[in-house]
Amino acid sequence: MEEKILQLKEKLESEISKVTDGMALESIRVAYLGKKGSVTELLKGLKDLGDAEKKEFGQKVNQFKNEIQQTIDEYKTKLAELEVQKELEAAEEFDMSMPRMVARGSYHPITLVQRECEAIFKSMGFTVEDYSEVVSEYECFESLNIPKHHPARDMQDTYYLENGQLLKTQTSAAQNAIYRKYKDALVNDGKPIKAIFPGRCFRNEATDACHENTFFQMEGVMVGKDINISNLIFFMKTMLSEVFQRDIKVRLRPGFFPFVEPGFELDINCLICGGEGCPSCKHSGWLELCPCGMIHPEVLKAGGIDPEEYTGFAFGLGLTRLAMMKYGVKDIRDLNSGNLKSMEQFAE
Ligand code: FA5
Repeated sequence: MEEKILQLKEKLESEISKVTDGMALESIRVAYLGKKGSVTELLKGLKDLGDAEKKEFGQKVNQFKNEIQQTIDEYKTKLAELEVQKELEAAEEFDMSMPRMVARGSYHPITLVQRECEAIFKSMGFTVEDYSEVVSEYECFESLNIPKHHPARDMQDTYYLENGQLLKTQTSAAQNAIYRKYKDALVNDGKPIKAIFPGRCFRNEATDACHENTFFQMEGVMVGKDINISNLIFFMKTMLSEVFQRDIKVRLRPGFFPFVEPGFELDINCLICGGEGCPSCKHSGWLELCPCGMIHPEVLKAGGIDPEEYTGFAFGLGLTRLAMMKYGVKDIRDLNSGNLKSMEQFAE
């Protein structure tokens, strides 16, 4: 029996020294310690021995069994270390500086239109401002002459946070902060306020081909001495002809917003259907694109500007709708779909 154990030990040592992977090691474990393995057979053979021998050899076989298990465990650890070593050596061959063929990303159509508008307004002396998406009720409504319980709030239901703040429904929410930021330069240096502020807006909307619950607007304001409706119309026309690089039919009609007086709706002839009517323009042939008007005296006052001395205009361009018209996107929801295939076609 002792001799048998010695033979098995030698055999095991020779077999294990040739093992290069975990599978081969597992086969060895089964061959020795499995139900029909060599050591299990040895244990079965004990029953033919006398009591004293049974005890002596039983201990030896069990000790051998433990040694085999220990050897296999140690070898397993060694194999895992070798595997890591191999991976590290392969990684050293990876040359980070080598040019690789990777798919190029592209800008979203809304980003493209936004950048274009920013460039146009910058060239006309406007600054581009950034503003938070989470704002207070004061910024979004009260500072804009929309007190609590005013019916105009019904049109702009949004998502409220537990701390009373809300996701802004309109870029107009930044107006008050912009007036406060630039009012001293206006009063002391006579520098008119000329700013645009693009941003994402959120509304609790029933979505359709031209309405989304998350969309982009670009607000613009100009405040100074003797600013009037002609200035407003000039900037709107210049912006649209630059964006579309062709004549676009527009119409101006009265519109009500508590923060402008007078207020207008600027619509453009639907470029998807050419004005014949389609789901993108709710079958009217026209698309509401850019409400605007002369800033209400109460709004200027809330921004720290004397409405007796200064006047101004404001507009709220629907950037997402502008992107739809410019790129011929029939359904506004496609723009938020995250579908790379359909977005890639606008890459520039
Ligand atoms: C406003 O949000 C006003 N703050 C605009 C304004 C600014 C008026 C300054 C006067 C002076 P309105 O809710 O109409 O107005 O939205 C303005 C534009 O945003 C719309 O003409 C449209 O182009 C776009 N818009 C509004 N709601 C959605 C929507 N759910 N999905 C996509 N675009 C929208």
